[in-house]
Amino acid sequence: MGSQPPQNTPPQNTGRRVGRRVFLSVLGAGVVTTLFGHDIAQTISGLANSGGFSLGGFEIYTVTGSIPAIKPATYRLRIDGHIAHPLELTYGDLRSMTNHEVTFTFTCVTGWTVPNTHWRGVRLADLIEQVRPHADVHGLEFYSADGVYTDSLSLHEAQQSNVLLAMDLDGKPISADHGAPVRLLVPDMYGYKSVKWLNRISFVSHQVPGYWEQRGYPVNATIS
Ligand SMILES: Nc1nc2c(c(=O)[nH]1)N[C@H]1C(S)=C(S)[C@@H](COP(=O)(O)O)O[C@H]1N2
Ligand SMILES: [Mo]
Repeated sequence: MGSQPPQNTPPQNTGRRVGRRVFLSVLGAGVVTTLFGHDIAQTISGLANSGGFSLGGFEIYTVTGSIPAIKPATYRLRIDGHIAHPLELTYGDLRSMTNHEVTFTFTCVTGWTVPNTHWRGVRLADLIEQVRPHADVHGLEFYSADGVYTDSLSLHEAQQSNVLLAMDLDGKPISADHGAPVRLLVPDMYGYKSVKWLNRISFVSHQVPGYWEQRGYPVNATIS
């Protein structure tokens, strides 16, 4: 891609892999980080990527070091911000809307890809129609139930017909590792846009940079 992330956010530094999460939480929280700052952070991310856990070709990422366990029965998706009809949707609500399928090559900015992934879920464009954004809306912010990860899209990007709130991967409900029960999927963009454990969408007048974008990655993550 065209622009390089800053020195302290190497492309490999795309969250912690599950297989290393205990190790990383010990190192990451302690004295070591405080003393050596970004240098040690780089070393840790190098370690995180030197071995670890992959699932069906995917690397499983979570910046918090843990995998939220969210039951479909208690799941809620909050939709708020500058809209005429704020909503709180259950998993059942999303399942009862028209679901669509999208097939694409999942691509992480660090270089790994998974060809031919089949996803099924609700079109974000359909929800946007329902909630009726005010005229000043230019961006959507997406929040994860992990409490930390966020990303955003412009209203125009969010309205593309292949952008899904995905509930199934390859014919089965997505696993907790992949962001169950509902994750955002933006097929035309790098994987960091596809927020896992999605629990809130907020309509805003200006697009706000997300977790990785605050750490050097481009806000427009379109794969060229
Ligand atoms: N909540 C949350 N969503 C996330 C991430 C994360 O760390 N936390 N990582 C992102 C990145 S960089 C990629 S490439 C994909 C990876 O999806 P996977 O973990 O299902 O392989 O999730 C994206 N969504
Ligand atoms: Mo990624």
